[in-house]
Amino acid sequence: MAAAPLQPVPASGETSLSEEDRAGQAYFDRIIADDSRIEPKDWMPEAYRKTLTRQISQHAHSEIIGMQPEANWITRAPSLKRKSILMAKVQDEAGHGLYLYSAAETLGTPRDVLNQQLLDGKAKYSSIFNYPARSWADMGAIGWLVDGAAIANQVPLCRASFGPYGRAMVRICKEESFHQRQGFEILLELSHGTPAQKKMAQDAVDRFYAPALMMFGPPDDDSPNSKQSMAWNIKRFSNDELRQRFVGMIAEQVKVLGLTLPDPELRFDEETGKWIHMELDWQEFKDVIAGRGPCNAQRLARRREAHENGAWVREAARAYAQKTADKRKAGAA
Ligand code: BYC
Repeated sequence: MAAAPLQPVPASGETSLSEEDRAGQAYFDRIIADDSRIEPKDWMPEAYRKTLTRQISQHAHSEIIGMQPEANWITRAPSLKRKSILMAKVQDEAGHGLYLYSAAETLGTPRDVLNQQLLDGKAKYSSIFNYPARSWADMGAIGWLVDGAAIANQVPLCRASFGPYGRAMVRICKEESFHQRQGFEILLELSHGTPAQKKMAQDAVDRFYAPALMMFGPPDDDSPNSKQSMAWNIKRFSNDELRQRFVGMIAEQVKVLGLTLPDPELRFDEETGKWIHMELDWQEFKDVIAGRGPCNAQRLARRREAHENGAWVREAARAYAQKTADKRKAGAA
């Protein structure tokens, strides 16, 4: 895919680039135009570094906060098998957070700093995790719709121009595929169960449909970052483009489930070749990302509590690192 022409990005306040920056910018532009990869030690515009740190760290925070709605159901999973599958999924999310924090750190901001931004309520994480998981069927809807939306959004990110991010996404997407299947299978079983179970599955889909579509971000004409991120080959498709593709995927899958999507406007437009869905409540989206969603306060309080409870682990790791360094020093002397 050809990149849009890029503007040199001088550091703020500067009117011109130094000789070194000019050479760096030319190298960077060539890499982007060739659809090749930027690696951590390569020269990159500060704005590229900043937007990647922003997106990757928000993504990492989403994985970590995203553990909460599902962890809430581990003790209440209906069988030992369901419990062990759900535990494995929640552990996978922790792993995704770790790969992503590691990728973000290669851009120069330490993980402690990124984590502190989350704890201080200054960093965004995905809107979807501020909705409650009310029933066991919600584990199905989260797996099918939330992980499904994540896959639709994240498969193109495997080709992101920043090497560590793209490589982390490959493994994450493989694991997300397993997550989506487990969610689909939970809903399939419930929808073929008793009338009460089928109703529980439909209710979960009804509640998670619109929030899952909002995961793709604001509409294109209200998305300040998309244009530049696409020019830099970070994002490959716009928010609306990915959203309508996802709608097309689930419009077929829901038939196999024997359920329906709560969208009276859902249809395929032969003329444009695109899926049309209902208008989403963008005021609700803005409220949720501004911290006023149903569970924002609860999610952050729980994260802070977990961080405090983990202080002894950080302390032990520091002591162990010190002991190892002392031993190495003594051995060298
Ligand atoms: N929620 O200009 P835009 C998962 C923010 S994890 C909250 O379009 P961009 C999973 C956006 O950050 C799912 N905030 O931005 C985990 C920006 O704010 P700032 C997470 C949102 O970056 C556990 C502003 O709105 N996935 O699947 O070009 C269990 C304007 O938006 C949201 C990722 O993070 C939102 N939904 O595009 C199960 C994927 N949408 O920073 C599952 C990687 C937008 O300017 N991220 N905002 O203040 C991306 O692909 C992009 O960052 C987005 C947004 C498509 C999300």
